[in-house]
Amino acid sequence: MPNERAETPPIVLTFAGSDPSGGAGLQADLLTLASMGCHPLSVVTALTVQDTLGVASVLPIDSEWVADQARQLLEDMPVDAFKLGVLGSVENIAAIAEIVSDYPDVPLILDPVLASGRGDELASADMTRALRELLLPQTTILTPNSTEARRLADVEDDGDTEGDGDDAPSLADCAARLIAQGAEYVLITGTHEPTPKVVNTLYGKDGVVRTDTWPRLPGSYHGSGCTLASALAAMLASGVELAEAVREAQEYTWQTLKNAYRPGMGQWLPDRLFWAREDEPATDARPSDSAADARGSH
Ligand code: PXL
Repeated sequence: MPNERAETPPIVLTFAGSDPSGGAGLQADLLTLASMGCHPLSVVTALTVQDTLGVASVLPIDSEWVADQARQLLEDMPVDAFKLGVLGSVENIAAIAEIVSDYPDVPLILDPVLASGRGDELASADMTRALRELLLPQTTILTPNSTEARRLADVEDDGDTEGDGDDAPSLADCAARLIAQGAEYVLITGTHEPTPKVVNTLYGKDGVVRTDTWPRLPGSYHGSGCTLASALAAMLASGVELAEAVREAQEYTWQTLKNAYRPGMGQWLPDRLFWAREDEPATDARPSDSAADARGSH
């Protein structure tokens, strides 16, 4: 078959936990990557039991299975970007860190999912430490929300006694620490901050690279962080320059949230395929949503 490779879209490999609700995790990544014109490869790191109201349980996949899934794909296909979300266990983090270290030129987007937007814990303290030590040094761009940035940058649980809470570091300080740990860029999202608009800031080794401000949308969303990180992976896999990719990924994510729908009794889900439903414009009138309103989005 002539020209076979020329027709293959950019390939992104996501390491993610399954979210059967289709809101976040692996399913969010697949929808986003396909919607943005990429071919998604997926390695399942964990299964969850959940709906749009919350996570009931998490089952990490055996790390040998995680490594086997990835190695077999990587032997077969060239990958243009790695995207990492929920990883499930310290053993999985170690296995994935070893695998991606064989591909130092492939951009790595790390979404450090420590808890769901509704507060369900998705990473232990040991996993947070493993992320910091094994994966940050290999990360092209880290995409924490402000809560995750503060938790990841915190040095207290390393037994460090200095700076014990009374003098909380700014988000810029957190970003600087995360960059000192080895991440090349850090995009901190501001959804959880008490500001009238959402301010997202991209930091590099010399400080702020860009700041984008977005109208705060009403309601609470499940899967917005996964959507943003996957959109960024799609852009970088397509060869878009990093600061521009960050802008485009936010624009796409904001549109998915503006067009979100609420299929169940809990949070709103981003519509990753909003552009394919152009004859159904988003309604601005959303019923206020008591079950989900009090919760943050992720
Ligand atoms: O939203 C982050 C996230 C990622 N991956 C999985 C999840 C969640 C949140 O619930 O369940 C599997």
